[in-house]
Amino acid sequence: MASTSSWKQILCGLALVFFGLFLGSFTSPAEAAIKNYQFDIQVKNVSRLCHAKPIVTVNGRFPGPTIYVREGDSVLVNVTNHAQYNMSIHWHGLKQYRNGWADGPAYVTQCPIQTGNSYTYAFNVTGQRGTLWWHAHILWLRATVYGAIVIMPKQGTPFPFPLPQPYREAEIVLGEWWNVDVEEVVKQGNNMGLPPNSSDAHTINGKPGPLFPCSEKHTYVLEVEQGKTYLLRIINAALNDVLFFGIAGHSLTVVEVDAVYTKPFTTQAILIAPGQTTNVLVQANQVPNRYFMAARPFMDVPIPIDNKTAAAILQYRGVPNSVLPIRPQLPSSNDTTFALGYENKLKSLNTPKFPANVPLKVDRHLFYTIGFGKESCPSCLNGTRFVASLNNISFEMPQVALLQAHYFNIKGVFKTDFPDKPPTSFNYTGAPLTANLGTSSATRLSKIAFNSTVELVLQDTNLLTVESHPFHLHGYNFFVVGTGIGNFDPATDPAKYNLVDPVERNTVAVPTGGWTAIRFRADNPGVWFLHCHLELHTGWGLKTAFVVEDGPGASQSVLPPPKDLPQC
Ligand SMILES: *[C@@H]1O[C@H](CO)[C@@H](O)[C@H](O)[C@H]1NC(C)=O
Ligand SMILES: *[C@@H]1O[C@H](CO)[C@@H](O)[C@H](O)[C@H]1NC(C)=O
Ligand SMILES: *[C@@H]1O[C@H](CO)[C@@H](O)[C@H](O)[C@H]1NC(C)=O
Ligand SMILES: *[C@@H]1O[C@H](CO)[C@@H](O)[C@H](O)[C@H]1NC(C)=O
Ligand SMILES: *[C@@H]1O[C@H](CO)[C@@H](O)[C@H](O)[C@H]1NC(C)=O
Ligand SMILES: *[C@@H]1O[C@H](CO)[C@@H](O)[C@H](O)[C@H]1NC(C)=O
Ligand SMILES: *[C@@H]1O[C@H](CO)[C@@H](O)[C@H](O)[C@H]1NC(C)=O
Ligand SMILES: *[C@@H]1O[C@H](CO)[C@@H](O)[C@H](O)[C@H]1NC(C)=O
Ligand SMILES: *[C@@H]1O[C@H](CO)[C@@H](O)[C@H](O)[C@H]1NC(C)=O
Ligand SMILES: *[C@@H]1O[C@H](CO)[C@@H](O)[C@H](O)[C@H]1NC(C)=O
Ligand SMILES: *[C@@H]1O[C@H](CO)[C@@H](O)[C@H](O)[C@H]1NC(C)=O
Ligand SMILES: [Cu+2]
Repeated sequence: MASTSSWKQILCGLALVFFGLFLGSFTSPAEAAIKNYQFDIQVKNVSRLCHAKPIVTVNGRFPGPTIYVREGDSVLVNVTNHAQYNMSIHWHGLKQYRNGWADGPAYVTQCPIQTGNSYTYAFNVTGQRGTLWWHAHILWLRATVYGAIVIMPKQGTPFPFPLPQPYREAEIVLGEWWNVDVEEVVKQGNNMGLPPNSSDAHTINGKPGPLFPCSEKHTYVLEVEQGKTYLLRIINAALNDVLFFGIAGHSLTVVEVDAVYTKPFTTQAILIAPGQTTNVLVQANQVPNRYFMAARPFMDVPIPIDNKTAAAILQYRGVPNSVLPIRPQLPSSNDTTFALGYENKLKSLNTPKFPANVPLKVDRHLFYTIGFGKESCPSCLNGTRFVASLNNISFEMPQVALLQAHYFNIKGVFKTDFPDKPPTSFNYTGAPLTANLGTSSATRLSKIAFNSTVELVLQDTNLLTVESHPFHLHGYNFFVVGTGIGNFDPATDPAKYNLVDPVERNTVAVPTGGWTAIRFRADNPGVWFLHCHLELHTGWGLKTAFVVEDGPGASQSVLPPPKDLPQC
């Protein structure tokens, strides 16, 4: 249920201005082409929540421009950095076959683009279609530097959807807004050794909506015609919050996640973790009116977060703006049952045309525990600061990019001795465990043989607290073959895996106090980041990377780096 108190604010101060009406055009770009984009990173004053503040943008836009391509296209994005911060951009979910140079995470696949410099990301969009997104992958700059990637299927290939082909489509990008400089917020948190202040608002297409002060004019409105079907491409670009999203009076038919088609199912709300995308069909089959679309967090442990609701409006054509919108009923913030039930409904479409090629035999078994801890920090408020770790190792960022170190065989940058299992086994999700002072901090990666099949079990622990963690793997999609609450049992749980039509994606939420098993075939050589997509936890060290070796074939090795690759 939406909290009545926050909805009351709407009823008091409702004066919505039709602002930013946007319907994605449904015209088709030409067959396999080269798409050129210029991204100018520039600081611009953007007004939200009562005052304007300078934010880092792409081309002065917030959210940034949509990359609109067709499967098979080549893409060139020339990123020119006019801002005072170092920059790098990640094309989240694009597989970048042999081409980590265009992947983007700073100090993982490239050195940052320094102020005044340019770098052209060059990549091909092969074997993928659907919704992905791009975002800054350095510091917390992705708070304002993000946008959608829409990959249309090949010319003449219809969507495999159960309803009529959508009449129109629109991107719905969910975000988080700080009313102060987010880098200052992070600095303050780090200096104190505490979590930085949580955000001041959630946003839909960059707009908080009418539940926030001074924000009536910052409301996204989507106009629809009765009787038509719409495709919404929903992206969670928030830094730290898993979100519910729903539309009053309308059900959502989920048809795709992370640019992979799913078996369609209908739901009143979707659950979407930072990094994930979800395509839904919406039928404008209700009484013409104004209906709220809303997003607000799911959090099932008592950790204080920004729990405020962002709202936008689905407006039937001809209905005047003076009509009060109808409010949606989202699951309550702590509705674990809804969350687990929703995740269980996600299955690959798995048709002959779109098969689920799940690895059935596993060459390499990995088991990683997710833990929080504290380490000594004499200058911090409490004499300690938070750290987060995988297998009790908190990842230390290097000074030069890992992919360069790998490709040019530069010694001393990283080790490939990341352990396949935790140093000690314990009752991971049992009674709360006090944080150990002693988690080690190092740049340790895991080496993976080319084209081997990998199973990774991510196990949450109760070190300080249990919590849900959305894990993102770069360079690959993976299949989510199993998940459960409590401790993973290698003797009994694998028998319950879904090896037929598990959901295929690039980011998966490990449930609070539970585990998730993923499988993938390591057929993309390079250095690929694996990390929690909550920026807070990534910053605390909840990350590592796989070094996937070159294969023996001529076209099975990392491509040479582009000439303009930034140097450190
Ligand atoms: C933003 O606005 C402030 C205060 O109005 C002004 O001092 C500053 O120069 C502006 N910055 C930019 C990048 O426009
Ligand atoms: C990228 O853009 C910058 C700034 O406009 C320009 O100077 C540079 O030549 C461009 N690079 C390429 C490869 O086009
Ligand atoms: C993209 O495809 C073109 C044409 O097949 C090829 O020449 C080029 O090397 C590819 N680039 C990358 C980065 O894979
Ligand atoms: C964080 O919140 C505290 C308490 O509201 C406030 O005093 C502080 O200025 C905030 N920090 C930043 C960087 O805005
Ligand atoms: C949101 O968080 C605030 C502060 O932690 C709390 O007082 C409030 O009850 C929460 N609201 C909801 C709807 O959970
Ligand atoms: C969820 O939160 C509500 C208050 O917002 C509380 O009454 C309820 O007990 C909580 N449910 C669970 C399962 O924690
Ligand atoms: C840190 O110290 C503050 C104030 O001394 C206290 O309120 C807080 O609970 C402490 N936090 C942690 C995580 O220890
Ligand atoms: C783990 O801890 C939980 C909660 O304390 C307990 O119920 C469970 O039996 C323990 N499991 C093992 C294997 O000790
Ligand atoms: C983590 O490693 C430290 C030593 O570096 C050790 O004291 C601690 O017990 C380990 N914790 C876990 C959960 O393995
Ligand atoms: C990887 O191995 C599979 C199964 O043996 C094989 O079908 C496939 O061609 C291999 N891929 C590459 C790129 O070598
Ligand atoms: C920008 O990146 C370069 C190269 O890694 C580094 O030397 C420099 O310190 C960075 N600048 C800032 C402001 O972080
Ligand atoms: Cu991530």
